[in-house]
Amino acid sequence: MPYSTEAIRNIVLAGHGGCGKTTLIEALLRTSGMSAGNNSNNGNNNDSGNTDKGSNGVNGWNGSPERPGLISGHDPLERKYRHTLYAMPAYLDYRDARIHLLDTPGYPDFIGQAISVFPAADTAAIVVDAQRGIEMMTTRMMELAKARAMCRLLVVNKIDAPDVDLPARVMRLQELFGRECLPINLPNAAGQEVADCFFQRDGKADFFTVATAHRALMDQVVEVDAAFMETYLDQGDIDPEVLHAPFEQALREGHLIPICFVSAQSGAGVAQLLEVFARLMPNPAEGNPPIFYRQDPENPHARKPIRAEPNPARHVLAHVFRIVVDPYVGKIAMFRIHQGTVRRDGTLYIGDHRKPFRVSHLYKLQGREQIEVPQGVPGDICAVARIEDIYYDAILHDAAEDAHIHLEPIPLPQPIYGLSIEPRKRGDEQRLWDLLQKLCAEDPCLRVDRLMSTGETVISGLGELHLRSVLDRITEMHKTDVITHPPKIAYRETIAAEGEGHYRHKKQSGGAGQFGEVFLKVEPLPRGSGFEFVDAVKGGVIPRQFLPAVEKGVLQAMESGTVAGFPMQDIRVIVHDGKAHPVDSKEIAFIVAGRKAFRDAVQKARPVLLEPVVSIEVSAPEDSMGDVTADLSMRRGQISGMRKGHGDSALVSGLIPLSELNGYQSRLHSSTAGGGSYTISFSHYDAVPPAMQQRMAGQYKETADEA
Ligand SMILES: Nc1nc2c(ncn2[C@@H]2O[C@H](COP(=O)(O)OP(=O)(O)OP(=O)(O)O)[C@@H](O)[C@H]2O)c(=O)[nH]1
Ligand SMILES: [Mg+2]
Repeated sequence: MPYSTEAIRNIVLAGHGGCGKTTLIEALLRTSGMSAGNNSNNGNNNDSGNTDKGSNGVNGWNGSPERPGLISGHDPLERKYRHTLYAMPAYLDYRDARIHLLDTPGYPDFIGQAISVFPAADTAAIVVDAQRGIEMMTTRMMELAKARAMCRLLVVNKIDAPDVDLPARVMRLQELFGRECLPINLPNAAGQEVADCFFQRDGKADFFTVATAHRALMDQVVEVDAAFMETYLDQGDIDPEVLHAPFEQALREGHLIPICFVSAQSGAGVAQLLEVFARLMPNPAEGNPPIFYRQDPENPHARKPIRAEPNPARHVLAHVFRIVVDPYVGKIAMFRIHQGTVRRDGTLYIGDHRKPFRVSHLYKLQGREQIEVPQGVPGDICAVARIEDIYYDAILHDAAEDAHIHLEPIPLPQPIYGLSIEPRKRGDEQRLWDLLQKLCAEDPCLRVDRLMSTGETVISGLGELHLRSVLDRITEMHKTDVITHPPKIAYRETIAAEGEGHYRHKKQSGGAGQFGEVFLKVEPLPRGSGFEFVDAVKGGVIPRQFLPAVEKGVLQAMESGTVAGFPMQDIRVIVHDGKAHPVDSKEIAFIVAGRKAFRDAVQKARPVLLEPVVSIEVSAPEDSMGDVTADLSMRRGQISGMRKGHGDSALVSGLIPLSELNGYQSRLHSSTAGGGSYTISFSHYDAVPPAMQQRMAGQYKETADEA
């Protein structure tokens, strides 16, 4: 029996590094009867659920976190870092449900991998470490899931650990994320088991009581529906079995965020978590559907929102959420089907590519293992291999008229931490460049640029560990030796005022001439909005076919700004006048005119230098906090909060320019006698202080003059 959309649950597990996501997924797989070597038939749509699902439950738990599992322990770099580095899919069958789980990295440097797979899921299960409490990534992931209107679930893991104050954790979750965070089960028998509080009206628990937790849940759920509310008030009770619709509505509206308790290590609560996934979490036809839009190919500013319908009979719309470049298998693209049915031997288009490709093999993925399947229905997560043109965020579809459909963009963090890189062996340049392109295809937060000014190749990522893992991949796994230079800060440039620019390009030395004239205006845009090009030319004074050339010229000029040669951003360019010549006007003339008119305008628009500012959280022994905060202030840091951490440690958080963190690690190490640590993540770009801008502009002028 093929399974239907209604049977599917798509759940992304996110949370701070080390909270136990990977261990938990391995535990869920084992408890459901999936384990290494036991899943070769299960991916088949025509043969779902043929294992002794559920029978290998808590009592059958024999997991060892040190042994390679289905999805973990295979990647030598993940073993070395003791962190998940890449998002990884897994699936299991439980009751009648096909549950897809997405494991994500929790270490802030790898947050891009976590965020980028969110569009594949309907539910975000945010895992909280019972010992460590709410950490930076707990909050970020909760906010992200909320912003994408996903159904949310809080999973408190490690309830077996000594000295954990679980009631205090619940209070804190409610304080931070709202009173709608309510326990849906509770630890019992000193944390060795977990008692359901939704379907059960009464029972024993280690703290609170099942009865009060049950009541609180019922109260919250019926609130979203007047009819259920009335029944509930009349009868003083309601059968939880009939509450599926209001429960789903409460999740979808953010009116309920269930809290589950679990120990991935002992297995307590793992089966109960599967029950919650299978019986209570939304299927792909429920929840809030992701927003797609259709772009007008003629006008980049015109787009119309559309909804994908999880109907197997309609056109295919699938979103590529992850690319893996495997040295042996080649490129693997994982996608989530949002509409229609993808079939083996069918054909699919990639975005606006005109030529379709044939789906000669369709796979489900269990970690790295590929299992061939005949088809995928709406909500399914599948993969294709060796299709070179596929890229992250592409829409796969089966109707040529669906070429300009996109998914609402995902706010990926900007790669700000740069390193210039070259091969140790001369002649390896192209090989290294190709390899870097492959690594970038896998990781949407890794960037590689060839700097025109210096000829350097620069890789940029989200932090030191992110880049270190990339270098390790290059040297250890792809056996290419490289040399790197100190990190470069990814400064940017923008403008602080409006400015008018003009250029007339005219060349008439023998042969055919060149002519193009452009008048344009530049305006600052809000930070982070990038670039906008507006055609306000009246009466065809610049013929339409030359406007792309003007835009190309502007984009070339934006690659290196006028202050210190850094890329420019957050600028709107309005081309409003110009002139063409019937014979001498050609593309190249308008490229030059666009480039120079833009430079002219920028000079008059108060160009400013921007620097990346990061959120920082420093953890240090309480008695060294004075030193830590004074040092942060010296480094132009702005402290926004301080709170108690573990034991005698304290946490201070705030914002700081990335350029000030040079050598911070060793400074923190010595001022806290080794007890301090910190994490950073990109926050925004901000103007550098005027004196600093002047100094950097001066240095840039000197090197430019020397050259
Ligand atoms: N005591 C206890 N330890 C656990 C439990 N679950 C996981 N751990 C341990 O916590 C550590 C981190 O677990 P992981 O599963 O790697 O954590 P993660 O969330 O995947 O971490 P990242 O991949 O870095 O995001 C490991 O040493 C686990 O053995 C649990 O329920 N109880
Ligand atoms: Mg992990």
